[in-house]
Amino acid sequence: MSNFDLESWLRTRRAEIDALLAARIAVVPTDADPGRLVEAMRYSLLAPGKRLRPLLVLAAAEALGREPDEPLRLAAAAVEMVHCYSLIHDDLPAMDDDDLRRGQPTSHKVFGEAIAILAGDALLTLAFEWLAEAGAGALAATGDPLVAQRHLRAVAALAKGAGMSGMVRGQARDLGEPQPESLQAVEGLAAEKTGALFRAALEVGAVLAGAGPAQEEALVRFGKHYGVAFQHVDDLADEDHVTTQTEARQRLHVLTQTALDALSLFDRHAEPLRALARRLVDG
Ligand code: GRG
Repeated sequence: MSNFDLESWLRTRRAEIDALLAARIAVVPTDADPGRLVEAMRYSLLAPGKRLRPLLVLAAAEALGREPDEPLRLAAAAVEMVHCYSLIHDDLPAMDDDDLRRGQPTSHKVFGEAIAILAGDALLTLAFEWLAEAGAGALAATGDPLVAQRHLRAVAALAKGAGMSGMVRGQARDLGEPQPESLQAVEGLAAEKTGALFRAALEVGAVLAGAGPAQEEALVRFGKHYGVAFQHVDDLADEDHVTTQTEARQRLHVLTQTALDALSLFDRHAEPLRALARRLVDG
C-alpha cells in the first residue's frame, strides 16, 4: 500500500495553480474596463473551483518525473481557463440557465448575458495566449526546438479537446438531442462533453513532459476513463441522467479500475494520478 498523501499534494499544487491564476489575471488591468469585462473574467476564474483539470496536467507530468516548473504551471492554468469559460457559457439562459456556480451567482446574473459571453470568449482566447507564451518562454530558456514542438502539440491537444472534436461538440449534442437513455449513450455523451477536456489535460501534461508514445497513449487512456467516471460521480450526486443508479455505480468502479490499469507501466511518480482516480470511488 502506498503512503502517498493526496491531501497534502492537493494543497500544495492547488495553491501553486491558484497563485499563478491570480497573479496572471491581475496583470490584465481593470481600469477603463469596458463593460466590466476583466472584472467578469476575474470573478469566475478566481471563484473557488477544485482545479481538477490543471491538477491532472501536473500529475501527468509528474508521472514522468517532471516537477512543475513555470511553463508547465502556465499550461495547467490554460486548461483551467478553458474549463472556466465552458462553465460560464454552460450557465447561460440559452444553455443550462443556472443561477449559481462555485457557490456564487453565475456570471450573467452579475454582469449580464453579453458580458458573460464575452468573459468566456476572453478566457478561452487568453488560455491559448498563455499556452503559446509558455512555449516561447521554454524555447527561450532552453534553445531546444523539441521544446517548442512539444508546446505546439499541447496547443493542438487542448484545442481539439475543447472544440468541435470534443467539448463543444458534446455540448451541441447534449442541447440538440433527446436525453440519452442507455448507459452506453450516457457515457458516449460524457466522453465528449466532459471527458474530452480531462483527456486533453492528461495529453498536455504528457506531451510537455516528453512522454514516449506508449507513455502518452497510457496517460491519454487514463484521462479518457477518468473523465467518464468523473461524469458518473457528478450524475450520481445530482441523480441526473442515470438510468439505474446501481449500474452507474458499477460502471464507476469499472472505469476507475480501467484508468488505474492504464498506469501499470509507471512507477511511484504516478501516485498522484492513482490517488486522484481512487478518490472518485472513495469520495
Ligand atoms: C459551453 C462549450 C461549452 C461546454 C460546456 C463542461 C460543460 C460543457 C458543462 C458543465 C456542465 C456540468 C456541470 C457538467 C458536469 C460535470 C462538470 C464539468 C462539472 C463541473 O466541473 P468541476 O466539478 O467544477 O470540476 P469546478 O467548479 O470544481 O471546477
